[in-house]
Amino acid sequence: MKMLTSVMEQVIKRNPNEPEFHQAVKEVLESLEVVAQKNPQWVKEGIFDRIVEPERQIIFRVPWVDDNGDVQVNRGFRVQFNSSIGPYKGGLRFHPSVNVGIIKFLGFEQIFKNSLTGLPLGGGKGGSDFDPKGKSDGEIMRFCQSFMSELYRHIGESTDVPAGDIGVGGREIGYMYGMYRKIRNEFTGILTGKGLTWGGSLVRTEATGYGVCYFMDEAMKSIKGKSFDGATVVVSGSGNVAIYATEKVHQLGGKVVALSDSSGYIHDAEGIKLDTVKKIKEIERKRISEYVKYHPNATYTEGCNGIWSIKCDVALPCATQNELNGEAAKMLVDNGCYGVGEGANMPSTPEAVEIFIKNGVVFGPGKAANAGGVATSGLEMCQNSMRYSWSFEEVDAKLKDIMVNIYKSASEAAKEYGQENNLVIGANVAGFLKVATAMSAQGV
Ligand code: NDP
Ligand code: 2IT
Repeated sequence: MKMLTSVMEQVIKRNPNEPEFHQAVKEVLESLEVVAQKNPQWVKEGIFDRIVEPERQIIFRVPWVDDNGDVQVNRGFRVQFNSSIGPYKGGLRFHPSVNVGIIKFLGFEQIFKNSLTGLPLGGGKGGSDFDPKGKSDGEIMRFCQSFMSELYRHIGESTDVPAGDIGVGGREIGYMYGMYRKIRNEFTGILTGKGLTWGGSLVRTEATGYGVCYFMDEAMKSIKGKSFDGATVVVSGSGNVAIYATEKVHQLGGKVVALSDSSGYIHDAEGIKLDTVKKIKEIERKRISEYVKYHPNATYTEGCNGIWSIKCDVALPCATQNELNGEAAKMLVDNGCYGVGEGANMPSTPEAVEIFIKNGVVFGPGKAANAGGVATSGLEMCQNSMRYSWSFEEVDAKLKDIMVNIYKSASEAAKEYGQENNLVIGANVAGFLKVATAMSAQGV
């Protein structure tokens, strides 16, 4: 008899209309059924019932004044999910689609991801339904200041340390950090992804994208004897994660031929010229369609889904949740794709994941493959505590080591539970064991 069915039923009942949260929990609980059978004491101690319920959820008003002098009101969130192995840690997402269910799915995933890094980091996530697109720097600043004027009372270097996610990069972290420093009159590492002259870590900007490639390189070598060298790669998105995944694929000898944003995708069969992409996205903050103005041999197609019809050896979805469905997965498999690494959080639908696993595709689930970002945030916290900073090479070497170790932990856990090379089950189990042991030791 299944031991975790009632846990899932309770999650659905308690959190109606939160499909992404249900999706994330369902996948984890399915992986953990074998763990529950093996460790009935954890069922008795309510570990499974407790781990799906956030320790704390904060929802707040974020009023700000736009450039016309009109008052705008957004909603802010911080879900502090689990602090049994360290302070809450996880990004802030600013996107109009943000609601409590999205933040809960992300916070829940973060628990296992952070555990997998091997660093002492709990799980949390936050953000707002604020849309940064088309806003002036002044509007972004006023929004960030208002957001922090409430968030500051809930965070701290040993309590909760937010970072970036969709719509939150170096600029937003700067404005939020400045506001925190004013209110609290202290200079502490309460956010990660800070600028290099004020407590930031080298490699944090590159970390998620680089980490996905380190993870997939190790996984593809171990499982299939393949690597990025000579591989044709499709990357979705064109934000922080996509850009630095592309950079690392190129350094490892592969060729990225496509990138996208929420409007459409570009295809450059000769290989994406990353300098152009960085200019368009990081400096000018424009749309990816601009790329074809610089490189007329490339094509731009409206709509996102078609990107998965481009023939490739490896696919790296690096945009957003559920961007790759069963149909897209089938196209990838039919075209001979042998590796999929999730740079984004939960970008593949459950149907897509099933197709990849059934067809023996090396599949790196987000909570393992994209853990390099938060791992390097953990290294930033470490440097802040020491009031010291490491060189680029030092941080990069640590990041690589962490990603290889995450692959090994997930792979070993999968094997131990009779699911060799199923990194979905491996990552869920390995991430869970550490947190469950800590929760059990610390009592109810
Ligand atoms: P950015 O804001 O830098 O970039 C996001 C990219 O994804 C943009 O190209 C954006 O296009 C696209 N995108 C966003 N929403 C949608 C959507 N609804 N449909 C289609 N495309 C969309 O964010 P990041 O690169 O930081 O984050 C990308 C993913 O990686 C997210 O899932 C995030 O949770 C995950 N992640 C990020 C980490 C980090 O360190 N930053 C760490 C681990 C995971 P457009 O400009 O049109 O909106
Ligand atoms: O999803 C993620 O892991 C992130 N957005 C990064 C979190 C962090 O604290 O660096």
